[in-house]
Amino acid sequence: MSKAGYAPLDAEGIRHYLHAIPVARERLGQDHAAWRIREVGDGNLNLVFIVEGEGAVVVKQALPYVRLVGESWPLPLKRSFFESNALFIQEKHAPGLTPKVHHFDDRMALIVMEYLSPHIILRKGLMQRKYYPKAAATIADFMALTLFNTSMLASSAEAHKARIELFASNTALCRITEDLVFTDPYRQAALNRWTTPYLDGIKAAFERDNPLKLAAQEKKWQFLTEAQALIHGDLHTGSVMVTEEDTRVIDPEFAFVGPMAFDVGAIIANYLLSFFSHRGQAVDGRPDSYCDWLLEQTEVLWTVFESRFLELWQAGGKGEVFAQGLFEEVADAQALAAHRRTFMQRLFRDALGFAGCKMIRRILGLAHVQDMESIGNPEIRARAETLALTFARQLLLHAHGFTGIRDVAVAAQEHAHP
Ligand code: SR1
Ligand code: MG
Repeated sequence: MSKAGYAPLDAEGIRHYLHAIPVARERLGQDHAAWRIREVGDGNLNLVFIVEGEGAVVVKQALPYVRLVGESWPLPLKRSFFESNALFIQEKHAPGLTPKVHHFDDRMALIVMEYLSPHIILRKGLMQRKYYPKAAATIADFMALTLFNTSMLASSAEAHKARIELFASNTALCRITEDLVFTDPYRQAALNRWTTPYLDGIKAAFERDNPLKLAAQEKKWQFLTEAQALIHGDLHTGSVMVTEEDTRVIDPEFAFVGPMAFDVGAIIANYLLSFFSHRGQAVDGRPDSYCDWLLEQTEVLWTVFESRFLELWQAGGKGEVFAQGLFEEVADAQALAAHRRTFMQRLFRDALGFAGCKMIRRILGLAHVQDMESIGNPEIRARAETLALTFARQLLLHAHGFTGIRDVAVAAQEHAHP
């Protein structure tokens, strides 16, 4: 799995490596013995170092296996190539919303990038009940800019097919999603885990729930076949870094050309998981302004995304499909405007379905979220998780019943307080 010349680095290896890289020395200063280096990776896959000297950088290096599981699960180093390419493309279309890439080394599967400070991971901030007034709107903006501009609404078929080709061999990371998001939670799989014994019943019921399994398989079909745009592929609240003022989307190693709604659904799912994690811990069900804010921000995710996406489209999609020359007359333009609304409604419903899958996998599958895991009392954790699971089922099975994102927020609130 590892390639010639590759070796995973420790702190001293990073010092030596960066000393030979002019762009790193420019930022950190010449006195490399004085650089302070710490490994901070707490994700599921990679090594991450913060290196501080006169300035600072982050170094992310892929390991040839899944860090969460160990060497028994090999994983291609090429994910680093996909991540760096996705970061370049995202920076082009959504400038300033991702970390800058200073250096990429394909052989070492290593990216040197901007150190974001004093940013923290959005998930951690939400767990601490912190308010980020700009985060949801900025993430929505990021999605609209990257998804619209890497689709054939904005580019030619040739450019799109080149994009598909560039990311087509990111199969191992797509395979993780195919199994862990769309399949394993609904069957017995060795790596599944859940809050036992409290969720044993619901886990067994989901395994027998044919309408639910069919709906999940419909989403898997879309994930596998809809080559709509370059998607981030893992857009949860752990893939966003924030301050009150600034929001950056990180970690696009799962990027490939797939369904736009997958990214939108992923981030909606993670705001809802945060909501249910807080709501499930409220013993007496008293109103909670932080939970209200989380639902408001869930609404912002969709409403800003929709309006920015439509704005970009109306401003003149210069792409392969819906070519402007086809809709010159007033009646044509009206028909096109009406169709855009239908297009966005479909995207909305697809996003809700993906959101349902993404919530379920974080509770019944291998990789969980800290929002829930940090709830020490298993009975209370199971209460929060049950609320999230049963709501997720509703999203996945009855996406058509939600006429808008307000509906979803109202239903989530009622679900938490019947
Ligand atoms: C085995 S990797 C588990 C999960 O971590 C990543 O963040 C993705 O969400 C993946 O599904
Ligand atoms: Mg990640």
